[in-house]
Amino acid sequence: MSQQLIIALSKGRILDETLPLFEKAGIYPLEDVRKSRKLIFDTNIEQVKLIIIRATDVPTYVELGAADIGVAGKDVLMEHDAKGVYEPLDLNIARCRLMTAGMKGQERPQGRIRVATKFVNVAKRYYAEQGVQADIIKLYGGMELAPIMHLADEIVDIVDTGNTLKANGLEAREDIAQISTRLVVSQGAMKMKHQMIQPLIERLAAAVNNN
Ligand code: PRT
Ligand code: MG
Repeated sequence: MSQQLIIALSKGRILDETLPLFEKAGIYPLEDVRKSRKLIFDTNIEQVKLIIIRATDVPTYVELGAADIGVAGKDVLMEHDAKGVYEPLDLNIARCRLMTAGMKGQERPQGRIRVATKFVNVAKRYYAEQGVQADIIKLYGGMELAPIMHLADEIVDIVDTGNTLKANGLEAREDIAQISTRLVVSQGAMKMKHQMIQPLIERLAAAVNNN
């Protein structure tokens, strides 16, 4: 029996840019993933299956070896801090920045501050590095509302055009990281399935360069 290769893709905005890249690299699902309620898809290559899951679950699948390869935003990877996972390729899609932000025209208060974010681990690390004492409040979305409602002094969130901050009377303060979508590979798979994975990485790298 030939080896299977399981590729975990992030659903949502990343998926729309990921599928064309994989198609250029020679892999495409046999049905329209957006019209289906399935979570696992056959591809044009018999041994290769795609699973399409929440972005935040991709590092978990790859870390535990339930998927061989994953596609996820650097923000998600930084937050999860997966062990035993290689990051061999920047897919250079869904680019954005991870930033701190607060109410426009206000400064960060002195002393201990409150920070609302879904990137709890990234925020903890960042403020500690800055020597700022921060109580981190975990939110699952709509972070921009937190400073308006005095739930927090600052937020840590993804910024692309800055329109969402602006529309809510906020402004970006500090850059934490440049974000793009990355290919990740479990160390086990890299060892055991090298003959399948290495050519795929090379074809994806070529697709990224022509993108
Ligand atoms: O829906 P779910 O809870 O699973 O996650 P999600 O909503 O974060 O997923 P999704 O589909 O939005 O994709 C998230 C991934 O896309 C992130 O992990 C990033 O790597 C990448 N990405 C790129 C972005 C953005 N650009 C982006 N602009 N993710 C989110 N945003 C949001 C941001 O949170 C903010 O609300 O867009 C808003 C800011 O955009 P601007 O243009 O107004 O600045
Ligand atoms: Mg979403």
